[in-house]
Amino acid sequence: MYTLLSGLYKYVFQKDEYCILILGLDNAGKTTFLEQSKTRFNKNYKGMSLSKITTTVGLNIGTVDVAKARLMFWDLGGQEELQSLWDKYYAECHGVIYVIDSTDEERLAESKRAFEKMVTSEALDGVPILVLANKQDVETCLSIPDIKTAFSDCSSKIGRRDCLTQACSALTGKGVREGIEWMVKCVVRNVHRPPRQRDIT
Ligand SMILES: Nc1nc2c(ncn2[C@@H]2O[C@H](COP(=O)(O)OP(=O)(O)O)[C@@H](O)[C@H]2O)c(=O)[nH]1
Ligand SMILES: [Mg+2]
Repeated sequence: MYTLLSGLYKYVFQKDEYCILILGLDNAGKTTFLEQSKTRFNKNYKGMSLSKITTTVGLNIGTVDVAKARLMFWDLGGQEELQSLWDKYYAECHGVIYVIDSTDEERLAESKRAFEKMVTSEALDGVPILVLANKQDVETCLSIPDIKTAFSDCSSKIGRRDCLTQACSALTGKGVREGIEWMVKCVVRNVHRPPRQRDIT
């Protein structure tokens, strides 16, 4: 059904559609990032006040048009009990944005464990991953090298896929455009690779 609808969409609007999962612990800034992206890329979108975003229970969906691509973002809840639902979406997605709260040193190890579990999932093999070191507007936050060091033993598990760590502030918008443009480049290029599972059903 999805394939049929996305085929029809592509036929009518001449845009390729890609599903991007936004993952990370609760409070990392996933929903803020989604709202910021919609505000930046969708000309007529009057976003909600970023400071009024509350905890996501379930899922937020948002679409962003970048050149000839349409990204459909799925912002999943990050609380521990909701993390077990993430893999239900893996077979459907073309890219993952993993958001880290750079101000929360205490939960960095927990975030790394969730990242490791996600990255070793077979259903995500070859899927590009954008790691957002979020909240970089906070002066006392962890730097990119700090975060890379904390996540260093994941690097062998990332394998031969596109992966970028981007400094970002979902609140101010810094790094948001760069991250999304990188993701678009990767997913468009990946179309020439073997199809994702949903495309062959
Ligand atoms: N300073 C700062 N706060 C942020 C940033 N992104 C999100 N927040 C705050 O972090 C909290 C959690 O954000 P939310 O988007 O709900 O996180 P989610 O649970 O991952 O969806 C909220 O109070 C946001 O205002 C950021 O880039 N900088
Ligand atoms: Mg949320």
